[in-house]
Amino acid sequence: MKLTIVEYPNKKLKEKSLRVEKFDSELHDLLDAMYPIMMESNGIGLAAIQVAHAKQVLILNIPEEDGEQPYENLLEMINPVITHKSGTTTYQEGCLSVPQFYEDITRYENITVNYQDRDGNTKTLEADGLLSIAIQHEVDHLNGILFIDKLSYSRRKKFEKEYKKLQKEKKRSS
Ligand code: Y12
Ligand code: CO
Repeated sequence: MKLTIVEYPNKKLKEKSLRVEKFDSELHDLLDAMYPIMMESNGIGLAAIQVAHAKQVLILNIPEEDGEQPYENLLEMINPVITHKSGTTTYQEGCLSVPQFYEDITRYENITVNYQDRDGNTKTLEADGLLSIAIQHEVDHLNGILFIDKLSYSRRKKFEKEYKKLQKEKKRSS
């Protein structure tokens, strides 16, 4: 399965993803194809909608202290639902669908998430720190929400201007 990352302002990113009902080889092929594209792009999280599949599927591989991202640390979440949220934390976020842009975003510090694994088994995970932030960022993607949607009006306007300029430069040099 050949996948490419959908970039803002593509409207696909605004789509709400659908619940996964079948835990079959089609789902496994999608998950298996998402992993290399995330790693090749130096990502730590990727939602299926970012590769144009509107399914409630996300993957995460949070770097260890030495920056390594061993395959064993890969987390696959299907149909995730955040059931508990508390505290707040601010982190400079980036997104593979919004290249070259990073911004401080405030989210919940602690969360509990219910999800299914690739075989449909139900799981519960309590998360804090970077994992909690990454899960919230990716679950937002499943609802058509990007981290730039959380910016203030003036910061968003500044972003749009800077992003358009970057896109023009990219086009010129390609
Ligand atoms: C904290 C904040 C955000 C997340 C969501 C997952 N985000 C990413 O995985 C972002 C990756 C990313 C990688 C980039 O590539 C390099 O750094 C080489 C990048 O750079 C460019 O676009 C030039 C931007 C974003 C999880 C946790
Ligand atoms: Co993202």
